[in-house]
Amino acid sequence: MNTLLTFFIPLLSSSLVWSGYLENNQDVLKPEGWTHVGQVDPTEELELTFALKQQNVHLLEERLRLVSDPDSAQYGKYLHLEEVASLVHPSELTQKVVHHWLQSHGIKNCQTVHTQDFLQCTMTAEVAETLLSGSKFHRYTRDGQSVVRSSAPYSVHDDIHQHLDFVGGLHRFPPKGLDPNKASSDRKQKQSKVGIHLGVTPAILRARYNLSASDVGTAQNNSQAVAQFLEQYYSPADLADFMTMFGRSFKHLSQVDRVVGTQGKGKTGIEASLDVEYIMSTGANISTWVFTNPGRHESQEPFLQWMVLLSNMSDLPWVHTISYGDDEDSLSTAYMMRINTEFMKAGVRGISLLFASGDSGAGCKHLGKGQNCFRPSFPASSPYVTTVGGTSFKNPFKLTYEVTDYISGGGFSNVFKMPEYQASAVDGYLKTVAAALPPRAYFNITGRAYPDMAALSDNYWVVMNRVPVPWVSGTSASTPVVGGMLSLINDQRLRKGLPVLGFLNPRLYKLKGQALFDVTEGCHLGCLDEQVQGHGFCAAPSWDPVTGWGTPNYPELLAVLLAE
Ligand SMILES: *[C@@H]1O[C@H](CO)[C@@H](O)[C@H](O)[C@H]1NC(C)=O
Ligand SMILES: *[C@@H]1O[C@H](CO)[C@@H](O)[C@H](O)[C@H]1NC(C)=O
Ligand SMILES: *[C@@H]1O[C@H](CO)[C@@H](O)[C@H](O)[C@H]1NC(C)=O
Ligand SMILES: *[C@@H]1O[C@H](CO)[C@@H](O)[C@H](O)[C@H]1NC(C)=O
Ligand SMILES: CC(=O)N[C@H]1CO[C@H](CO)[C@@H](O)[C@@H]1O
Repeated sequence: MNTLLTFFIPLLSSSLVWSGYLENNQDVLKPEGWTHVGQVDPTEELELTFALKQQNVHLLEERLRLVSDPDSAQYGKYLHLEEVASLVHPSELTQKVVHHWLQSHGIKNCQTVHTQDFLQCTMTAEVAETLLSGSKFHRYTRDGQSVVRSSAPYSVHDDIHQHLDFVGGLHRFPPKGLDPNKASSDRKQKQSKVGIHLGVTPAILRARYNLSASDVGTAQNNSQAVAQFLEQYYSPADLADFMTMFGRSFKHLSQVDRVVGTQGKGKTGIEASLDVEYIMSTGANISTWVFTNPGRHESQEPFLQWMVLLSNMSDLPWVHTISYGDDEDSLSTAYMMRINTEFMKAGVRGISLLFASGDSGAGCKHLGKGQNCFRPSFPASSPYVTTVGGTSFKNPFKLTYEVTDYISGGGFSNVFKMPEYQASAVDGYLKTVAAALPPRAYFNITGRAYPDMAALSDNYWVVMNRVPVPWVSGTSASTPVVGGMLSLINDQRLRKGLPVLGFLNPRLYKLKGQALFDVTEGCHLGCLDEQVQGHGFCAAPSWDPVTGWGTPNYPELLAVLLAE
């Protein structure tokens, strides 16, 4: 009943007021934790992002399928940014209509990107509110961070509607960061009963995943990146200390090669440090970039800013790891669909995007009295990224057997259909566990299922403010660990003159678990109700929606992924 309502109201009103909502199911409510400061002054400048309708999205999708399928003759034949641009750039009509519309409102200050499918424009709040009817811009704060967002949905004239996917900068508050420290506070208590745990360090990861001292980067033009969208920055001094303390057994770099964005505002963040310290520990001796909080203006969406930037940079690292995620149900379908197309644009260029699967297991959404369902997270649920879940050691004193980390995000998308490459793997899982599956009303069996693989996510050491800190946990730890290993494999492929791995999933699923340590024990979090009693899904032999195919056995993975 609920879904019907949200879909019908916008349709009705659009025929009444001859204008339409671009994002008719976008959550516009202020999320918990933000304080309303007040309406912004009409003369204040805003910076909004217009996502213009692209052409040939189906051709782009088909192209991505071919370049990432190892059995295709097109495998590894990646496109340059200019080629992506000539494929997807908006039609001349679209560009004309949108430019004319903006100009007729006196908006002249716009910047485009290489692919011409985004426009970023500055205008006053007053002009924005006329341009996008219904919008009302207010300022909100949380923990010293300040953003400007619209408290009400916006619509555009029918003539414009068909030329835009959405407008960025009105909704979507920055999500709360994964809080790796909080996630671990209750296990700390659990484990203090068991005894002392030494925690995960680069040496432990390298031992568990069988990286030898000579498994470091050697290729000239290889690079990797982490992207950060929280109000925090990594500290170069902490990174250097971390490498001095924990990097003795392998050749590594102790400095980031390039920072893109505004490093320095905000505070040193545990998550920012975690990502950089660990991608540089598995992807050792590989040039590393940090994309840091690139949302410069209060009215911008940091994650969207990063996506826009990718369409404007022809020279990018091959592997990106990202710990950003939001509930699918808080985002408009139009937004997620378009961001998904942006992931395809990266994939056809040979760029691997790795997202953390989230730290709330299957998640839980309350539908009504005693009625719940799981709550998938985006971009983890996109079929065009590689999603990484989390594990922990079964016995904290042995580096052998990994089991599910109960926080490991996973489940089934309500937005994206199950892609071909995973259909038989997921089908296998559903059959294996049939009787033990959560009730069908909790998840969407036809959706994209995630994660794709996993790595340790529990009990990491990081260096923060020059001090080593234990007990840091979360899939924002496992993701850079896997990212660094993919970079090492890219490194070897580049040295052999082979194309990089690009979008990994079609190839990963064809391995059917080969070269990975299968994780078969443990369940992740779900809803705290009588029906599922705190559980989401459970791990099982082969692929599962908790730890994917499992964790990497590096030498074997290298061997199978080094074949043409
Ligand atoms: C894209 O890059 C060009 C220069 O290469 C720059 O002029 C333009 O402002 C950039 N666009 C955005 C949206 O930043
Ligand atoms: C990799 O690690 C596993 C478990 O730690 C070990 O049994 C195996 O012999 C190692 N080597 C290879 C090449 O798999
Ligand atoms: C580290 O990488 C550089 C290339 O960036 C290479 O010249 C050097 O040999 C590598 N170091 C080791 C120990 O392999
Ligand atoms: C289930 O997922 C499909 C896409 O795979 C979607 O079309 C459908 O609306 C989803 N159902 C619900 C109840 O969200
Ligand atoms: C992504 C990356 O690291 N690209 C580099 C490849 O090499 C050229 C020339 O040395 C550099 O300009 C790029 O930055």
